Amino acid sequence: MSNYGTIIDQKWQKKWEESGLYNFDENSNKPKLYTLEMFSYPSGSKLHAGHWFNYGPVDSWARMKRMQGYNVFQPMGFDAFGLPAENYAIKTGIHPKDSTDKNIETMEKQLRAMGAMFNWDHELVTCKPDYYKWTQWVFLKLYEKGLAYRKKAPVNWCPSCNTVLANEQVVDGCCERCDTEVTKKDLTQWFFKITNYAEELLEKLDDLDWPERTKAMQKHWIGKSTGAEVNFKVKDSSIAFDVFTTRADTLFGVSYVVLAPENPLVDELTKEEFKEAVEDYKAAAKKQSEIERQSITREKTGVFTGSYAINPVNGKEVPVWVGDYVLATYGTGAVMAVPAHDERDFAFATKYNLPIVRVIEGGEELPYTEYGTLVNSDEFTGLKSEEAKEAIVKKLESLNCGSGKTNYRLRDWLISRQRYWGAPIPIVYCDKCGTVAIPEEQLPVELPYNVEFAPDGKSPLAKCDDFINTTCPVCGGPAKREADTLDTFVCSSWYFLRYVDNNNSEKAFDSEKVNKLLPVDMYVGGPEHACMHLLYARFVTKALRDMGYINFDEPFKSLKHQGLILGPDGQKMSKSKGNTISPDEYIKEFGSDVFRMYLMFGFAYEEGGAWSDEGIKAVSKFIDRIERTLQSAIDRINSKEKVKDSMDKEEKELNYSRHYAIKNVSEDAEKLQFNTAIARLMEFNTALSKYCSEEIINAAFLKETVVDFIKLISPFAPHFAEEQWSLIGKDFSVFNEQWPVFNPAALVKDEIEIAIQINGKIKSKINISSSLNEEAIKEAALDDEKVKENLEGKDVKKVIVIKGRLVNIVAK
Ligand code: ANZ
Ligand code: ZN
Repeated sequence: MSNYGTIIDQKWQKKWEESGLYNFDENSNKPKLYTLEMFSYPSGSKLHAGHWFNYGPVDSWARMKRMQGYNVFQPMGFDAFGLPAENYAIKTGIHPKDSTDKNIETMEKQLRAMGAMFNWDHELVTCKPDYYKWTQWVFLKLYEKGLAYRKKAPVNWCPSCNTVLANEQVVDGCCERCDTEVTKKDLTQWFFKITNYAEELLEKLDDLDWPERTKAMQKHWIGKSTGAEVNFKVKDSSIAFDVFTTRADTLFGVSYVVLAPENPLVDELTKEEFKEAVEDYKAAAKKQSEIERQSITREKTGVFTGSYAINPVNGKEVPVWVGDYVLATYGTGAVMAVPAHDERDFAFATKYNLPIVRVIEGGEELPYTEYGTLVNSDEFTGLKSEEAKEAIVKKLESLNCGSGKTNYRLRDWLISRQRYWGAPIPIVYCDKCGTVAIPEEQLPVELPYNVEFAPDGKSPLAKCDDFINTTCPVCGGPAKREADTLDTFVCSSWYFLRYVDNNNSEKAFDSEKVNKLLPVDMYVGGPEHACMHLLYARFVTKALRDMGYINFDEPFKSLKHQGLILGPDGQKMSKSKGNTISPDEYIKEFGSDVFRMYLMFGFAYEEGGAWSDEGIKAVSKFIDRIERTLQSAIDRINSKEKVKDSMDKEEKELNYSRHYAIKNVSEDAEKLQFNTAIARLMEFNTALSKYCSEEIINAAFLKETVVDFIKLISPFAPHFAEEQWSLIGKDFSVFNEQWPVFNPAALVKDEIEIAIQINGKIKSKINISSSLNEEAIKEAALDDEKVKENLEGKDVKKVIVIKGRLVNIVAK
């Protein structure tokens, strides 16, 4: 039946579509269930095994939920803007719109061939004007609220190509195109003020049913740090600056302070004779990435400015240095250095011969970085670190020289890209009116099609005069459009809202509809999105909530990450390694149900693993076996011979298997543990097949059992099950049926099999009622024919009963 799969696939896909079986009914009074898989990124031209592993099993989960009475909403779309299409255009001359449209067409066909319950009438494509019009609207709303702003920020810059580079285009610190060393250049760019929401983004993580690892990553990324700001005045100057510290208890151990090379105070504080060294140092720092600068193993370097700062608690004068281990973008861009109690400061002080003063007792060697009791700290000596922090901050407050302060590692979200293939930022610059937002009724700002893709590294939009030159919406005078486009993560930060109301041409979405259907109940996608997409979507949700457009706090209530499917060699699939799995070929050979079921049976869903052709063949054989079982069951049900009405031992046994499968398949699939769920189906099939070969059968009972079996397998092999459902004469569709519920009484075995040993060797097995007491079991064992035979001529010394399992007879 090798092409059984594809024929059956097409037959039922057609029927599902024509009947509108999966159409979403927004007025249904069933409980809603918004199931969402991260949408497809059509940068590659085809759907790969990874997409399939994300979408197929989750669709099976959603099908079960549908049968359990939920009104399932499961949309699908395309995250269609982005750099790969633009790079492809530069290389081949094929316009990003054309290549993207083509890829989407192919992928959509493949997605449809999966036979998932996608609500295609809710489809969205982020690069289409009817979608990005509203992405621009989201930008405008954030801008109105002061949550979008412009400031200078460094970008990767290739001095030879004279262009901005994306991080992916920087290879080992050099330009991917010309191999010139990449530098940093400050450009004015757009940001979203995600930091306004840092505390809520952190706090609300606790309420989410997300993988702990993902929550921990977001927590770390947000990086809350509680400490103090301390004000240092510069000696013989009117300048003062703050440092951020988490260890105010070590304030008496400060032996110097360090400014980040980018700190604007550096120039003011550098004395004439140190200017040259400081300038050289600043230039060198520009070439380092923040990651390199934070590396613990890297040698700490710095230069002296010639200035001194005054420690506010003891009046001590300490030298002001510049050092690249201090980041300009964190805290105040300045630190107080306490070499006795901080690793980095210790390394720096040792290298430059700066004093090291112990102020915390404990440990034999320095640096000692733990908490302890204060020494050498005037009136605070003798306090424990925790108490001392509070006391010292109080003192600083009374001196007007500092206060408690909380910092976050989270930075504002840089949203402008010097690229073509993205949503244009709806802003113009007018000489008279300044920065002007495009009025909502003039959206979308359309991305022009006719632009030039040249490998000169310049953004096609910046070179497109027709696009750039416009009129100011306020004064009507000449103005220039923003040439940057929005980061694609902006498109995906709100798509789950648009799905609900994707055809709305008046609004981004109808609030009432969205409030009814969200938050998403189950969101499934790759773990690589832990810190970007999943955080941005939470931020945009909270911002829109605060503006009154939606009434919920979090977009994704439950989140799961599927594992990674590797090539047969156990390596990550890649075209260059030639180890990719093409779903289409397998589907042609085995049908989509076998492909889907192999993915679910062959791997733990959240772990993934290496592809195996043997594995998929085994699943194909399993489906064949089920088909044979069902065929023989149908034959037996239809035959009028050798039938009975009673529920005897055989019926009870099969009924046990049936309810055992119902219970475990439901519980395992609920937790996305599909592999064990399918193993239970295999056992059920074995029991059913065994029963079908009984001499006499109970036809009514067998029919009931077959009905449950087909229902149980239907989420995992939807086309196959639909076919079998019709073969047993049932009405279309099995997916309108109720999911079976297990009967606890059927799982109490009233007859059990126990083994009988004589002197430790098994001699017989008997079936007894599970309610027998020990005496009665002994009696039954001694009464067994085989046992009697074996005991002939022997004296029974002892009979030991192990309840529910075994009787051991000791005889001589
Ligand atoms: C004095 C001190 C003494 C510190 C001591 C630590 C130990 P987290 O926990 O990550 O917030 N720091 C502050 N701003 C910095 C910057 N822009 N670049 C690099 N380092 C910076 O770390 C806060 C600690 O990191 C601060 O506390 C400061 O050093 C340093 F025994 O101040 B500490
Ligand atoms: Zn104007």
